Amino acid sequence: MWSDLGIDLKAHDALLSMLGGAYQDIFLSQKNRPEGMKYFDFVMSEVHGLRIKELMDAKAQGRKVIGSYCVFVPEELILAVDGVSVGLCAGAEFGFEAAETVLPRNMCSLIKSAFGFKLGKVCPYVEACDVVVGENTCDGKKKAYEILSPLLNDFYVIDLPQMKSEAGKALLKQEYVKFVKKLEDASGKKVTVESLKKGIEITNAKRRAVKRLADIRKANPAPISGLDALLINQVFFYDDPIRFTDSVNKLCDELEERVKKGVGVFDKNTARVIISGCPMAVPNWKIPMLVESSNAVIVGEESCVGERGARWITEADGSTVEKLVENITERYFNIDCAVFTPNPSRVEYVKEMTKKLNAEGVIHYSLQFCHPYIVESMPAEAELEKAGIPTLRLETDYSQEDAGQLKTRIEAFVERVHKK
Ligand code: BJ8
Repeated sequence: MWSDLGIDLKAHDALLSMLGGAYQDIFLSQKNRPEGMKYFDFVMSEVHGLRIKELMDAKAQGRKVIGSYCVFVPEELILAVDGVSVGLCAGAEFGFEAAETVLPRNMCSLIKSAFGFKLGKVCPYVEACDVVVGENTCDGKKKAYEILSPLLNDFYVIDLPQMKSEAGKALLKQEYVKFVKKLEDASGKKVTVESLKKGIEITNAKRRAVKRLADIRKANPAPISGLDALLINQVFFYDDPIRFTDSVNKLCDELEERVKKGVGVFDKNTARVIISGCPMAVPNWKIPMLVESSNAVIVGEESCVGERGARWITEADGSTVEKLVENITERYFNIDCAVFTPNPSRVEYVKEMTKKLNAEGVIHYSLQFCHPYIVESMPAEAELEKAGIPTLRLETDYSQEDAGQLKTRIEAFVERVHKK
């Protein structure tokens, strides 16, 4: 299977062994984890094994694998042509040297990592894709896609608006209509009202499950660690959606029992913070690990790998494909990524989350060279502080070099917010 996909076995083995060690140290060493996390441990242990086999089996049955790098690519539409949707964002400092031969050094780690994985031939997901979808969000991604495109068999770009105007919404709808055509051409299957409603239903169920998980996290003591909750939000992008939904709901049943009994993963007197900012793709666990080893627990993520990616649902009412695509447009147009200007709803939601989840402070996380989030972090910090919400702005990359320095800043912040 690996040679069919053109994987560099030696590099792939090195990556997996690094990942396995980190997983053991960061996740499996946690105390008092919910039983339901066993499923996610299993998924992670098979993320480059059984799941890839499932993708290959799906392809053998004529289904198409569609990869993407952004939550603006609607999974509903992919499911409507019986496709399999996979997230391709990468969170490891791997192959950066190769990436820097085709990209400037001052690109964010998310982009460099995606290139490193592709150029290093270590990502079976990207190799399994029949179509890879990019999107015009930040300038870094937009321009990097021009370089990525010739490296892939079939690369498709969705244009995105930059402003939340009626014209912007019309552009997004038009792009989704074009994307339906692209998916139909690639799969040889027609999007029908029935198939699209089914796609909407599956995707909404998955979002409802992670929303249920997000709501449970308001309890004190926290019934699940921020690390585990992040992991679930990361698996969201790889796993079979129906199996994933079922597993999250089972875990939530267990967590609700924990809440009733007052059982938590951390002591009740642990500082509660939320993270807001750039998405954290697997295996980017650096900040949560540092936070949760500093007498604090992360109780929510305002991120695309978190609430921003899953918080709205798509209305399923409609008797034409066009009406359903309009509903999809309405849903996705809510996403308050920092690439939009202006983007006031994002900070408003951070305030709302802080209150809802009984958080004591916000850690704003930006990747180095990510202009949209770094620029937005400054007014966001000012506004949150003005509202009485202590905020720490962090800027980092995928390396471990700054871990000590970050930990010192995080510990000082935890002391500031949590005086008990
Ligand atoms: S909707 S957050 S998934 S674009 S970190 S590559 S922004 S320079 S990831 Fe994103 Fe879609 Fe927005 Fe969400 Fe650019 Fe920043 Fe890098 Fe980023």
